[in-house]
Amino acid sequence: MKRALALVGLAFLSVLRAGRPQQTADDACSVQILVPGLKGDAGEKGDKGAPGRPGRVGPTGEKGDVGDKGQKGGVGRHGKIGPIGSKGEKGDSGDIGPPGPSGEPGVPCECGQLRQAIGEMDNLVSQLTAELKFLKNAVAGVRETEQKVYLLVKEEKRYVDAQLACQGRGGTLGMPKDEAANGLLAAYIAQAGLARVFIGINDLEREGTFVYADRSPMQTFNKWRSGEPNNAYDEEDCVELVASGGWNDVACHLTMHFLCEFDKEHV
Ligand SMILES: [Ca+2]
Ligand SMILES: [Ca+2]
Repeated sequence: MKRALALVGLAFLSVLRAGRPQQTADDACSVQILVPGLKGDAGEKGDKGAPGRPGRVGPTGEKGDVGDKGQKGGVGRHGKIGPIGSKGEKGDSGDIGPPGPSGEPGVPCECGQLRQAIGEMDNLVSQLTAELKFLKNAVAGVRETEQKVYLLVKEEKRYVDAQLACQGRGGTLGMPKDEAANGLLAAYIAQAGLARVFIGINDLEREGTFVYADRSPMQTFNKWRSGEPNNAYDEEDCVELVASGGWNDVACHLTMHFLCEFDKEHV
């Protein structure tokens, strides 16, 4: 179509040039090609174009009338916990409250072990007390020979217990086996103001056969008082030394002070 219009335009220009030969080339360039061609036939309807771009934002509208007040909103969430405040002053003491209810009955005490422990401690105290008493006696003074040390124990005991007490300290009841030793012991008890003490002689195993506490037999030496040993009441199997130096057989169950004897080698 456009090509047809262009051909028609060129043909018309040629006609103008033939009719006016005296015109110059400059005249020809000044001619404006503004004459439209013949209107062609109506074209077919085109396809629908793409949507156009959004238009510009319009100006702010005028303020409208005030609307009705809205409904009250719900309760908001709890706010954050605030900082700890400063310590307040100490308040006055309150009144004394009423007494509380009585408590439940207590559990019975299982005191068996406790009582046993206390009993053992009592025994220990008794032993220590006896030991202290013995040491006090020892400090008070002993007697000694070249081989022996004698200790007068001012505790009243039966013969057997007296012998055990001496053995417990490494000795035996005193066994005077000669005149010198017997005289020493007699003076010892006399100076102590005692009348008699147990010594280590007895006929417990065989009536009438006296032996020393260490089971050694009697030697020729003895200091029986006149008429002794008489085994009075058929019960005198132990021996006492009296302050004058004599011996007498007495009942073993009597209690009196006693003399212990220790070998110097073992002291
Ligand atoms: Ca006897
Ligand atoms: Ca007698």
